[in-house]
Amino acid sequence: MRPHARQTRLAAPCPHIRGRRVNPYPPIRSTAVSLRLGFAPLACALLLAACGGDSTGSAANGGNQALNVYNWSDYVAEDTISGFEQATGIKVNYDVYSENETLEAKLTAGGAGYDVVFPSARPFAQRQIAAGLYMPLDKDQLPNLRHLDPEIMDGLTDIDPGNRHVVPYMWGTTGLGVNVDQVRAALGEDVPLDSWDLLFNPANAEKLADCGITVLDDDQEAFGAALIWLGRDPNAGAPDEIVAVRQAYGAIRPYIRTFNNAEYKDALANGDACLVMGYSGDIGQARDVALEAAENTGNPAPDIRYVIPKEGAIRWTDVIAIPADARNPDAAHAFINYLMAPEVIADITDYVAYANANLAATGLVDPEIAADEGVYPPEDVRAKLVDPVSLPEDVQRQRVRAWTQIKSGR
Ligand code: N2P
Repeated sequence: MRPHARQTRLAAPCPHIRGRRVNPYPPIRSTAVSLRLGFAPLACALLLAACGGDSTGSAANGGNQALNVYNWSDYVAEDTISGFEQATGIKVNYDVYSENETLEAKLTAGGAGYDVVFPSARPFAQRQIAAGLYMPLDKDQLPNLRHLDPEIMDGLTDIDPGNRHVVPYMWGTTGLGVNVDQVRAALGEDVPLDSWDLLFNPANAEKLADCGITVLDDDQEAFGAALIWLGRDPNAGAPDEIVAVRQAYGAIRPYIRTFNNAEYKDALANGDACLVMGYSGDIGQARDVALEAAENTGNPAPDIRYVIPKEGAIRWTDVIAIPADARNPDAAHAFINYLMAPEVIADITDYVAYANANLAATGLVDPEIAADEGVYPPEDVRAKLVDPVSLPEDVQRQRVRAWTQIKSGR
């Protein structure tokens, strides 16, 4: 297993990064310089030649304008941004978040200045599309759309008729990250590792408190997990669900160390947490960081595993969109098109351990990642995954309020 990259490695390349392959679109310094200086025709000619007419680049000329991209943390490969800059001459300002709510607050306030963003499809992109926060895509500028998986595209048409506003980026599941040795030391060698019981059974949580439990700060995921563990439909929005979920978390709240959506990866990797609720690829990343640290120090590598519990899990899809007030839509389209180039997105999947939505990229993904059932779950596991729906606003509000109270131990 090759160690993986964290966002920090964008600035500090690591020799052990997995999934490295020769960049099919090597730096075209003269193109970049030409575009910045405004020699667009020459630049475009060079660019098309370099890209073989397919398209990690496009004729979009960002001129001197920067492209402002706002993405989840640890969600591109080490060279994704530099590869785009070098292929197109468009300078990227890259900024990250770890909660959909942060993105939504900025979009709703307006004037955030982002050109490309990556919301989760449901309920976020769904209600953002409905609120008119995204501009319709110009599909003529997105020739790489043809590579996307029609099944995933179809699956989005209920929230985005005609796939007009968003394109799918990555999908994954929310399950458990386990430091096997620490968990077995606390709960016994024979403890089943494949159940939400590890977290929600208070007897387990109590024994794991010392080695560290973290839970996502994400009401949709937190409610989903608890309701699935309780054997209930996470999409029902039943009137008594708030009470049931509050009870479930109330019983384990004293044993949860932190609620967060990003720092838990390091905690799992460096032994500060032994059980985390987390996003699939993030846990793969933590495992790889731990392996890399072990290689560097000569210490034994911890056995860190991602588990999709047998009771089921939430499956989410993150999409790419252009805010309605984007100042650089041509460059935004060029960037989205670049991300849909099979070689580019396959590299990202290798790096972040999330499955992409690009059919043409399937054969390009590192075989080790393609065979990883935590990334591409087999059919019997997929059957137990639940896609979240957008719940009525009042249910959503109640969940948000209850979640705040749960976290603060009230
Ligand atoms: C990336 C997490 C993305 C998954 N670090 C959340 N939808």
